[in-house]
Amino acid sequence: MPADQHDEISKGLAGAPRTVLLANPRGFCAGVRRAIAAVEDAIATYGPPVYVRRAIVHNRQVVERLERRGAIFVQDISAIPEGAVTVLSAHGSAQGVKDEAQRRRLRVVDAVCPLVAKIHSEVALWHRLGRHIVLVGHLGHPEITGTLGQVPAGSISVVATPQEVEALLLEKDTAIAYAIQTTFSVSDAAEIVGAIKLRFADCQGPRSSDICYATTNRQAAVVQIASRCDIMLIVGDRTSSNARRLTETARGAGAKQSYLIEDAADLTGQMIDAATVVGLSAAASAPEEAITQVCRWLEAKGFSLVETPGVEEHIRFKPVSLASLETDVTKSFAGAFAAARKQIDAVLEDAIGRTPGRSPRLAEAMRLAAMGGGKRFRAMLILTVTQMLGGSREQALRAGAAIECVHAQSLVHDDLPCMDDDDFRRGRPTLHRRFDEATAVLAGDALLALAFETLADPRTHEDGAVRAGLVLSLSRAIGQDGLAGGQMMDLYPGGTISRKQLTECQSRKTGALFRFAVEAGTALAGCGEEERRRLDSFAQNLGVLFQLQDDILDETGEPAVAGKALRKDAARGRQNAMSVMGLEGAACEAERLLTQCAEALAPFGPAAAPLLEIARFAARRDH
Ligand code: GRG
Repeated sequence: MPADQHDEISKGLAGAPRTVLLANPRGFCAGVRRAIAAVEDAIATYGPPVYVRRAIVHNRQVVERLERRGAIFVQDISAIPEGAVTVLSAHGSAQGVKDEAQRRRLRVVDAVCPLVAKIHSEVALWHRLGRHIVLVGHLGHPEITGTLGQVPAGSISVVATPQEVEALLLEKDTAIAYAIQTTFSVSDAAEIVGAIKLRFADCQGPRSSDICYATTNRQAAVVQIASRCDIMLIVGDRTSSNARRLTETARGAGAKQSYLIEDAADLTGQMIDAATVVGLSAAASAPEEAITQVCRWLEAKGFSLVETPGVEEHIRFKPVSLASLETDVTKSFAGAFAAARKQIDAVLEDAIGRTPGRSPRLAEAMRLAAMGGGKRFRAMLILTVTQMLGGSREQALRAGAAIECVHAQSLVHDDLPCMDDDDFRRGRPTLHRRFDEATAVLAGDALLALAFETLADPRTHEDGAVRAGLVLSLSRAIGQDGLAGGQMMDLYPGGTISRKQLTECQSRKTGALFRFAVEAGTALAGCGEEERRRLDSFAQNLGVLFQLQDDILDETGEPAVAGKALRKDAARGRQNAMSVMGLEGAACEAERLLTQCAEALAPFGPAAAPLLEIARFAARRDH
């Protein structure tokens, strides 16, 4: 751009240099940061979806960003499935809301701003001391609704102007206490409190102002620059009380014009054409990206940015504790896995046996392949589904042992030099390394046969039709449409594979056994068609999710933790989720699949919590 043209643009109509005065402090406060982090932490720890009652803070962009990560925002507790992880908003919630959440057995964390929580306790104390409370605030704002809900109805009167104080139907000798909305205008509140004190002789108030430090500092910073500005821009959401107060404060303090904008998209040339000095501030709930966007837009119009001095904020709140989200399920999860491992090993020891006359070498190889290692994930699935549907644990343990035999066989064969050629598995030498290839192949064969023998044994289920059904399902799960077919797709992809082909391969190679596990649970315990369909959808998503996480771990995991060599696929030029969708794409897909698992389980309510925990484990596992 020619220098003279640039000079034209960078000056206002009057020809003076154009400046943006940046108010300090501006943007996010400690309470907003803490509330957003609570939702993010809950999603990271427990997986999506995490339900949030009402906007966590009043900002559309913040809400949409959290939605993309897996938060679901609802207006009412009744819209949240029983047992779901739920975050209550920073504005604070009425006691009735928390009671309802408890009735619905939601796993709740309260992201209420500690400064709002302080008002809740003050109000409860004033009420206990027999004082009527006059609450300075805007009726209908969620903070006021939450504060009203801390004490019985009728204990608080809400006022927003001195005239409303005058109009209160209370005797002048009533014992009064007042409280103020944290985001109220500092100057308006001073006037209203003056009117309260004038009208009621017996009046008590908070020891320190209820208006929060962030509101106070942001309003003061706007007052400091407003009279020098042709226009004042406040970045914030229209639903945000503190944003609206900043806009009014700017006008009241002498800014010729004052606009509330969400981001740069709300700006027009007309707004700033005549302006030489623009003031810029942002609400406590406005994200930094929106403020930066506005700065870039103004810079492009020839404005230069000037930071103005202001109060430095050092307030940090302790993060919201997620401890209340821990359920008995979470706590006992590791214990349940350990117990299952022990019991499955006992069934396998019995099934493999030590019968004289049989090859001790073969039995030893079978034991090494199938026992004393592995997470027992597939067996746990059978046990958990059977338990949820009220079936027998003894029978589920037998079906669990059968599936672990098949799984062990597939690992033994997968590790052979003709397939993946691995030396380590479950932290020890692979079977063909420990023995030889022939023994490994035969141990695999014998384990496969043992799986069917175990399923067909009357001890697995009293009804022969159920046993035959199990045998049929397992046959299908490991054949051309299952493990063997999936492994072929993996070994012989026939060119660059699409995302669809990848999913098809994953659901055969890995998912088919997961579907069998869940189906076995439903067959042993018995269940309705709709339940069976939902659980199958859960299993399909879980299987692909499990394999996806395996691919992610192959790229990012620790060999010592995984107990096997990693980063082999890339080294051998083998296609997997990494080559098809990249690490970030795979991580996003894993989150999506976890959400699908949760959705499939939602109608089962809290009874499905252990299954959901299993899915979360699949998505977060490091081995
Ligand atoms: C069963 C007839 C038949 C053929 C098998 C070799 C083969 C054909 C298929 C390979 C299937 C395979 C190894 C898929 C990978 C599945 C996977 C992610 C294994 C890791 O499972 P984990 O993490 O292992 O549950 P642990 O050691 O914990 O049991």
